Amino acid sequence: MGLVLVNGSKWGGERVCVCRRLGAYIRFQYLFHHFSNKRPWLFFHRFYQLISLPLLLPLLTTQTKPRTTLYYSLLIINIAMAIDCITTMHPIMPQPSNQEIKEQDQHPLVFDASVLRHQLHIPSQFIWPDEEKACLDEPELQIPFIDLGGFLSGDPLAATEASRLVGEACQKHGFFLVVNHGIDRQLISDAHLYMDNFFSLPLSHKQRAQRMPGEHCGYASSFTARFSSKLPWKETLSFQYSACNNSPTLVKDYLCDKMGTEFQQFGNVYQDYCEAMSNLSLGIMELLGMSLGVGRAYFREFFEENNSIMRLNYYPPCQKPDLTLGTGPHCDPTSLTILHQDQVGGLQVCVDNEWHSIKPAFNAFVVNVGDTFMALSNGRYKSCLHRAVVNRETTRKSLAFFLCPRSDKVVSPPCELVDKMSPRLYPDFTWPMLLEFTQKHYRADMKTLEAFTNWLQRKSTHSNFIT
Ligand SMILES: O=C(O)CCC(=O)C(=O)O
Repeated sequence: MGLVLVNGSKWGGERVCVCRRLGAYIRFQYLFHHFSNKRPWLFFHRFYQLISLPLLLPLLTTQTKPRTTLYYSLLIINIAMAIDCITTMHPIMPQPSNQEIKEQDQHPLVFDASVLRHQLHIPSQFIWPDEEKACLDEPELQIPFIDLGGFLSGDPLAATEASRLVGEACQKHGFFLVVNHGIDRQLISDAHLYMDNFFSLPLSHKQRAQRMPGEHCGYASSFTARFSSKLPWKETLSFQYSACNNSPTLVKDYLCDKMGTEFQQFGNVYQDYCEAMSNLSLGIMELLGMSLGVGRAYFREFFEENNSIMRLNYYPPCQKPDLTLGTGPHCDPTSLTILHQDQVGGLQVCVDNEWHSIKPAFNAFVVNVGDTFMALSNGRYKSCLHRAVVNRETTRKSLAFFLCPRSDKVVSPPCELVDKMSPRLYPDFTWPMLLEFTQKHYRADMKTLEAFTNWLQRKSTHSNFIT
């Protein structure tokens, strides 16, 4: 009844209309603020509101018709900004106070990507020393792709040419790019897709596969449990692969065991992916054997029953990408790495003491020599120094397969590679010894092999002294 009376008068109708519009506008602004609060472009948002509100208010509070284009434009921009905030669903990210920053720096931190990706102040543990900081856009390295098509289909001339190119690259910097490698495109896409699924799970779910101190398999967020400085801005999931006949489902079983039976398909994808990587690396071992003059079969047989490691690298955006690194500069302690990076870019390799970025190409794998193969080749082939940078806007992913020998294989160069002119550079060792060194005693960097060699020599002197 009251409503009819108010509506009955000209003034009353106008007031209700104005109040409704103002009410809607205030509710809308509240929601907008709620969802956009503390986002990086908040300054723009505040500035916009500052100027839009005085312009909108008179228009909202009058019945002037027709409404101006300005009114509609401002309203549409406002709505669009709100929709963007709501649909992207960024949680509210308050920036820490100075006190909180101090506390964060004192307590062991948890790398929760969903939180850290928005923080303008990154914890000091992620800030790398100036001399190791990276330039985000190093010049691209211009190197040709090595086409494996002819070699894989059995063409001997193509094999000779591919081995020549591989040998040249390994002597120079220890890394090359291969195309026509025979790996199914769908398998590569699936491997990336399932990575997205895994890493977008809540932290507590990912932690079902938590990597334990001293272990090299499992989910690790930035290795926070192991190190307290120069932390990499990334999350990883690593697992063991075995090419031995008695372990055909090792990857799948591990992932299902840690994550639950609903991860069956996830496990299948990475089981297949590892198998494909193992086969490809055995092919590359043939080329490496040819190029080193020890025959096509030598290294293939050495790695036939490899006990390798697969690692999924997930690099969330970082608001201070120039202060940190996704992966610090290092040489892989393993034998050979086959890496597939997504289209974002971030991998950098060091060639002749200069850093270069490696442009992503979906159809190419990045292959690099690691410390174990450097030792096997008696130092003829270089373990490649590389790192990965992060960026402000986009998550980056890479899939790294690290070929490693079966645990009882002795890493010792073939006699063809040792002579008076090229004496032995490294002592004999097994892969588990080097793995233990990097897990318990030394953080892999560009000098791992040198440090490991010294450590082995000190150990053997010490044990000789005791006996
Ligand atoms: O993500 C990359 O491009 C490099 C990864 C890497 O170097 C590693 O996992 O050891």
